[in-house]
Amino acid sequence: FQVKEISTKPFEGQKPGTSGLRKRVKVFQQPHYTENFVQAIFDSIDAKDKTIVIGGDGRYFTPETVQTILKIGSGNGVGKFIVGKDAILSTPAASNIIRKYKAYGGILLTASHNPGGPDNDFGIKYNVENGGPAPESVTDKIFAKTKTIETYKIIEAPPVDLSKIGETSYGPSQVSVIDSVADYVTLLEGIFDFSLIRQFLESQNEFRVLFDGLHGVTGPYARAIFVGSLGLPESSLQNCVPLPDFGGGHPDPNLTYAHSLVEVVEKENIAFGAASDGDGDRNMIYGKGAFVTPSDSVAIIAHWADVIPYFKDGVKGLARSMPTSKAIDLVAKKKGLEYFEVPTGWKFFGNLMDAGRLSICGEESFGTGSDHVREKDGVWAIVAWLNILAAANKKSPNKLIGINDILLEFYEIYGRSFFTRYDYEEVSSEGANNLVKNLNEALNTGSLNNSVHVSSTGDFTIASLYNFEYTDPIDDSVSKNQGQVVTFSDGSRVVFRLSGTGSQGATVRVYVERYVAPDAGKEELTKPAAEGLKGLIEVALRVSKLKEYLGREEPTVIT
Ligand code: VG1
Ligand code: CO
Repeated sequence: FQVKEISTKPFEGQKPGTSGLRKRVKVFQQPHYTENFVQAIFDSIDAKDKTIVIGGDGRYFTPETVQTILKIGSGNGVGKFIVGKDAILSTPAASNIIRKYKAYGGILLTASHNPGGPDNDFGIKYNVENGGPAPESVTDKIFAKTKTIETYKIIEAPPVDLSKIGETSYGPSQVSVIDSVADYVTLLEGIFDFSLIRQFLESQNEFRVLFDGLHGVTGPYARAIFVGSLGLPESSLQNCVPLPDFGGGHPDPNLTYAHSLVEVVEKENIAFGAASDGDGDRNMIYGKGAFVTPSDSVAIIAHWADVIPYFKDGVKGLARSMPTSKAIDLVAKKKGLEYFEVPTGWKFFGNLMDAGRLSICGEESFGTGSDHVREKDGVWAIVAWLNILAAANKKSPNKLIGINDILLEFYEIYGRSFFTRYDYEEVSSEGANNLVKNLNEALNTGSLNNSVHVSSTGDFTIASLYNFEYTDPIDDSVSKNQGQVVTFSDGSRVVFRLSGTGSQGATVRVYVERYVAPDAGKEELTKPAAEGLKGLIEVALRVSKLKEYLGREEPTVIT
């Protein structure tokens, strides 16, 4: 087979962000753009004669891109490709395939929760041998290669039919098209107590379950697990047909974008609702009148870990991303476990897991997971909650325990970390940079330290400001400038961070957290987060002069 070298010129801005390269589809469709980035990946790794997994969330422009990767990968000497049928693999399922079949790495075609379709987003992400997103050392190399690229290598071969499971030879390489779902179902069946969950669901007619796939990739996974393994009726699923444009929606499981779930849960009094994002790594747990913040969710899963068979030999350690609330830290302290605070992005958890020091972790951005794979895992988190509820109900045969009972019990033991995030999407980069600059000035001069700020719910005193920096305890790599943190004398905290996943302009995220001790009483502990955080939000917006810098009165999304 002849390998052809095609001449090309570098494109600007092919820098992988928090989770791969994400741009408008139209950008990826420019001649040579996708080819350049794929070649830059192969230039940064040594995939000769090795196995590479390819999968994704099935969004628009996926079929074309898979063929591009096959051509270039083969041109670069890849031995074997494992591809999900129809190029479909959810992000956690792809992580599992890389690990299970001992592949060298994987290329995931997804822009996660960003809308899809010809006028929306596409993305390419490289995952390494442990199944997790490439660390910065690798993504930096890829970016450097994109800036000097002169040629890419391809083989010429007819497109591979990805709709048929089986092995074929392809130029000098092999292509194996696999079932997208089966290995993942086997994985989860080995983790959770499916028979306990099944018994609980069968015995309780009042406890209805609804899963909303938001037309992302998780539909077929959810059907196999909720209907297939757990015996729920087909009516427990909605929007479970994956669509290349997610039905025109925004496949992000939060109260704003997953309104299709929220509406039905409220109207039909559904005890347990859940949704996942475009690529299946995020989750939202939402029952009638009961919303679980992701920060609480991961802490509660850690608190209840011993009812999940996978953790029967104990939990190694816990972790969260920096802006995530400190609820999980409290669980770690109480259980005497090691715990970590890492920068935003799942790639930072991988080293700790590989070193056997981390079992359960999460991010406030609806990401929850464990060391069963090296990605966050939406369906895993949802089944974890069902496992916990089934176990809690077994202990309490006379009263149906629901989501709110689990939350209250947790708050009464640990206290509650009220948490919210305000997103200001697609603001001007200049405004965002000035906001950061202003905070850095206050940080450097100490001008805000010990200042008292009046709010409608009382005074807040700023204790300190710092710029979060992380040194990886395993490989000592340093990640700087991961967000500015304002701490208050009562332990409250506000974090400002620029998003690394947007495809247009800048997005500013403001994370607000206030802790209330268990003895505050039920009324205080169960307040809506917006009330518990009202005064602190006022102070956060005022001291940062956010409205002035961004020219926005209100955030685009509140989670
Ligand atoms: C966001 C979230 C972050 C998450 C990342 C990828 O990043 O804040 O917690 O890991 O998305 O999630 P950023 O840089 O925009 O804040 V996903 O579901 O897009 O793979
Ligand atoms: Co995602």
